[in-house]
Amino acid sequence: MTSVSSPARTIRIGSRKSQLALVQTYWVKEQLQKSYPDINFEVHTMSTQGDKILDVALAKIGDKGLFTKELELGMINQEVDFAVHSLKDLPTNLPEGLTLATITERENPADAVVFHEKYKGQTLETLPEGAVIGTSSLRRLAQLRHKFPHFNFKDVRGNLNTRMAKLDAGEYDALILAVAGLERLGMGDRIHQILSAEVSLHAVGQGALGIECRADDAELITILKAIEHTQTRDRCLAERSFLRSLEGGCQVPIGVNTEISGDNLTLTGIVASVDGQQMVKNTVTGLAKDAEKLGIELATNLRQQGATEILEKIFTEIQRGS
Ligand code: DPM
Repeated sequence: MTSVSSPARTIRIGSRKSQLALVQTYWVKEQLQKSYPDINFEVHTMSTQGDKILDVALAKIGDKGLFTKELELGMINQEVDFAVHSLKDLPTNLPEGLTLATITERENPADAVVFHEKYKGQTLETLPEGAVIGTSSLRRLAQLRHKFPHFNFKDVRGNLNTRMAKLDAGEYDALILAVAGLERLGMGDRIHQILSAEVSLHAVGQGALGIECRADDAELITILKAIEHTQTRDRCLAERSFLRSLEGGCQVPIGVNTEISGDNLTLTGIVASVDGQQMVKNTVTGLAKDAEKLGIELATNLRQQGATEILEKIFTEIQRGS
């Protein structure tokens, strides 16, 4: 147990109001409370409406981070002290003055398939031609189209409960969702198939939580380190460095896989076209302590294999709104 020298302070945690965000925030609060029984941790839920942004220079916030902006503003404005994010939703470049202080132990980072009742007991391999698969992730779409071109892929929006209701109502034959999100919301029993790395490489940071706070709050950073998981941190820093080097945002067909063996870290990545036709893949191995260097190395290798052209085409298509 670590102790803090100064009199116990109250630490304010900013959280979105979504069910998943609250589950994650209260989990972190509980873990911290175990290490620091004398500190008072308070959860402050924040509106996710973009209207607050009008008060602060946009340049401070950056153009990405749909799920993180309000919380980041709250920290910059000293309304809250830290925020818990699904790491995969946290942009790889943070606003000035904020830092990724801690990464907690990762849950299974894989993607899962939830089938409609009538396909219970099946797998994607046995599903009939034309089956309707729901996903709004370009990464999942590209990789699954590559393996299963005979399916009918359809966009799906809304929170987990909304999506499940649409599946149960027969709008979809199967949904692709993160194992971690389903499990955190107590819906792990609805998982029928877990996709292997050969079928779907997961998103950067998937399954891990990232804690962001003000970079100058040294006392808080020390406190947060109590719940850091070193292996997860090394893996996720390699993944994030890879994504940053490719200048990819949250919505790009980029997938990764990482493994730690002794002192070594192996990082695999793919960049795919949205139709799943083009796909470049590469793997690098090196010391886990050089995680960020490995991410850059992998990005460089993939650029040599044509990743830049694939990504540029996608950005042009997104800008055109197709
Ligand atoms: C990001 C993606 C999705 C979320 C894109 C991707 C999935 C979007 C969709 C960056 N954020 O994965 O390629 O399928 O419509 C999200 C989920 C979780 C965090 C849900 C999910 C829970 C898992 C976790 C949405 N953000 O991926 O099914 O904390 O890693």
